[in-house]
Order: sequence, then C-alpha cells, then structure tokens
Amino acid sequence: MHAWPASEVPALPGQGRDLRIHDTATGTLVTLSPGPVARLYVCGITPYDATHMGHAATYNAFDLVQRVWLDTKRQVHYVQNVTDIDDPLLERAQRDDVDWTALAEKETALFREDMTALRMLPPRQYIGAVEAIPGIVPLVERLRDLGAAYELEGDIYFSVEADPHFGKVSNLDAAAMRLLSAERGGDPDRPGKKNPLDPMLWMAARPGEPSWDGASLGRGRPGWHIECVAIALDHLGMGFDVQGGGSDLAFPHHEMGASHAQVLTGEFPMAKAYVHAGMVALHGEKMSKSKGNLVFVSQLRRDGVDPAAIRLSLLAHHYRSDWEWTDQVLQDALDRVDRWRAAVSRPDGPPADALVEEIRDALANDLDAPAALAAVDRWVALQQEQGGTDTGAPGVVSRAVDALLGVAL
Ligand code: 5CA
Ligand code: ZN
Repeated sequence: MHAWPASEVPALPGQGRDLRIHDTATGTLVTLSPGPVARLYVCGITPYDATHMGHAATYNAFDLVQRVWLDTKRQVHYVQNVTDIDDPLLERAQRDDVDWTALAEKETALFREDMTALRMLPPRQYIGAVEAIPGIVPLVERLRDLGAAYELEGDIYFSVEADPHFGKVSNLDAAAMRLLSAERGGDPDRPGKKNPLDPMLWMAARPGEPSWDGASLGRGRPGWHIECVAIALDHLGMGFDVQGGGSDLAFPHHEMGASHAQVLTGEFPMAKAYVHAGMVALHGEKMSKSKGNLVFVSQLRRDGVDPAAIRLSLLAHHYRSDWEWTDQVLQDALDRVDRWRAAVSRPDGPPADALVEEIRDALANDLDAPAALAAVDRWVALQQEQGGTDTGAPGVVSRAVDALLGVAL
C-alpha cells in the first residue's frame, strides 16, 4: 500500500538527545540507543471507521518518537500495518451493506488524509494484512512444524505454552489475561483449546466470508497477531527498537505477537521497548469504534478547525496518561495556536537557543510534550512582556516547533 506524503522536517542547530522512554515489558524507563537507522513498528488502524482523536493521540506519540530520533541525525525505518481483514471490518461492512474492500479502502484513504493534515510523518512501509498473507502462511506453517501450533476444527491456534517468555510484555496475571482475551478478539471459552488464551493464527474459510489460499493450512484468513509479526519481521527483523500502540494493545496483541516471533526465531525480545499510549475518552468512556462515542479528525477538519490546533490538543497531554476529550481541550489549543502564531510573526524576540534545548530535554524524557508546550508558552509570554531584540529567534522557535512537535505555525 502507499502511505502518505511526508512534511518537511527542518534541521535544528545543536545536538539531539537519546530517547528515554517507558517500556511496558520491564515497567521502567529505558534509554534507547538505536543504530544509525532506528527501527519502529507501530500498529495501524482497522479501517472500518474514520480516525478518531484516540487514534490520533496514539499516532502522535510515535510521531514524536520519530522526531526525537531524526533530531539525533539518525534515519528512522518506520513500518505500520493496516488490518484490512478482520472480524470488525466484515461485521461493519455487513451492517452497512457495503463491500468490505471498498469500506477498507475508503477509511484507509481518509486516515492518510488525516495523518497528512496532522503532519504525522509517514511510515517507510505501509502494509495491509491482505497483502501480507503470502508472508504469513509460511510463518504459521513453521509454528505448526515446531509444535507451537495445533489445529482445532480446521482453525490453527498458537500454543502460548510454547514460549518460555509468554507474559513478559504485559505482566498480567492469568485472570486478567483471560478477561482481556475475551474482550479483545480472543475466544477463551471455545472448547477444545489447549489453553484458553491460545490465539488463532489461521482461521479456516467460513461460508460467505473472504478467504485466501493458505497452502498446507487450507483456505482461510490470518489471525490478528501473526499479521503484525509477519510484517515486522519481514521489514525490520528481530530486536527492533520500539513496538508501539495504544495501551489496549499490550494484551493480548503485543504479548501474543512477541510470543509468535520468539518461538519462530528463538530470539528474545522482538522489540527492545514496548511503548503504549494512554486511552482518550469521550463522556467518561474510552473512545471506541464499537461504542460509537467518537470525535473524528476528519469531522473537525470539515468544521474548519486548524489541524495545528488538533495536534496541539494532543500534545497538551502526556502520551501515557488517559485523558478526556472536551470542547475546552480544543479551545485551549486554538488559543495556544493563536498566541504562538502571533509570537513567531513578530520581527524579534528573546533568544530562543535555550528553548530549543528545553523542548529537546522534555521530549527525550519519556516524550513529555506538555513540558515542551509549557517551555514554548514561557518564551511567548516573555516576548510579550519584555520584547526582545533577537531577530533570528522567532524563526528558530517556528522551526523547532515544526521539527520536534510537528506543528506548522
Ligand atoms: N489494527 C489494530 C492494530 S494491529 C488496531 O488496534 N486498530 S484500531 O483501529 O483499533 O486502533 C488503532 C490504534 O489506535 C491502536 O494503536 C489502538 O491502541 C489505538 N487506539 C484505539 N482507540 C484509542 C483510544 N480511545 N485512545 C487512544 N488510542 C486508541
Ligand atoms: Zn498490530
């Protein structure tokens, strides 16, 4: 699949910082020191509805990861998937009496537009589950040949007991895992499974549903976790720097994916850090396509809301916190864009070199975007109160806000 166009990332004077970030697996802050090419995998959308503010918040977090790495003069090899075949997509297509491929294409196109408007840097590879099937099938066959997968009425399941490290991404107890498995696409109560948590790797063709040639697996379609493993291993290989997504992906998705990859390769871990963004809520409940309590990026854009303000409303929250979308959040961001734009349009201001360092420090410290915004706010306030004579400063601020925060003033 094609991704979306990249916005320019201005180069900044001085030195970038190595990223210290919270790793769910160890529960600690880890300082990552990637090679000259940092490797990032971020779980993409399931395209059955438009991008909401929760999705946007998660992609904003990983856009900051990229920007911190780019500021250290590294390249970033960023891969993202699109889950363009899965139960929720088929269910929505059936509910709305539309073709599931048309629905996926329409929503993926809208996602690209939203990401472009928000200045999220695109992945180098943007891969759909359907196009990944030829790479998924041999992995499932290999897991079966290794004795790590078994058949149940034609479906193929992964055996979580095959991975000695199983459980080390999310660190949950058995009861919590079982509960979340049922909530998030698993089938813990299906009779005949070796372990209730075992996830499906390959679902045998069902009447009336799309299916693909699975070689020795028979016709069917891929499970969700193996999709991301196949794409990540194909393009990034084991031991990449960060796997990212919202906190709802820690279990089962990232846990199971890590297990699949570890059994397949005999290596551990798949990602050096598992990074999870908090959940955005609306009216007290997690924003979710299935609940329908949504604020869409595309709707805000249609209403004429400046994408820079949408982005600033995301940046005003620490990526790891759960937060609530309200009109006030947007109003504060609109006010901030106005203040910042006015400030960088003035011919001079107080020196800004220290501000660039403050933004760098804030982001390198577990992506503390709110601290970065506060630093810019202070520079803007100082300019307003005391003026300043540095004619280069407004340009420096504008470029730093663009390069490090993805906000075009
Ligand atoms: N296709 C899979 C990942 S392989 C999937 O989870 N798709 S999704 O469309 O449901 O979600 C896309 C991303 O947005 C995931 O990282 C998910 O964790 C994140 N996300 C979903 N809802 C929210 C929310 N309310 N707040 C923050 N992030 C969210
Ligand atoms: Zn994924």
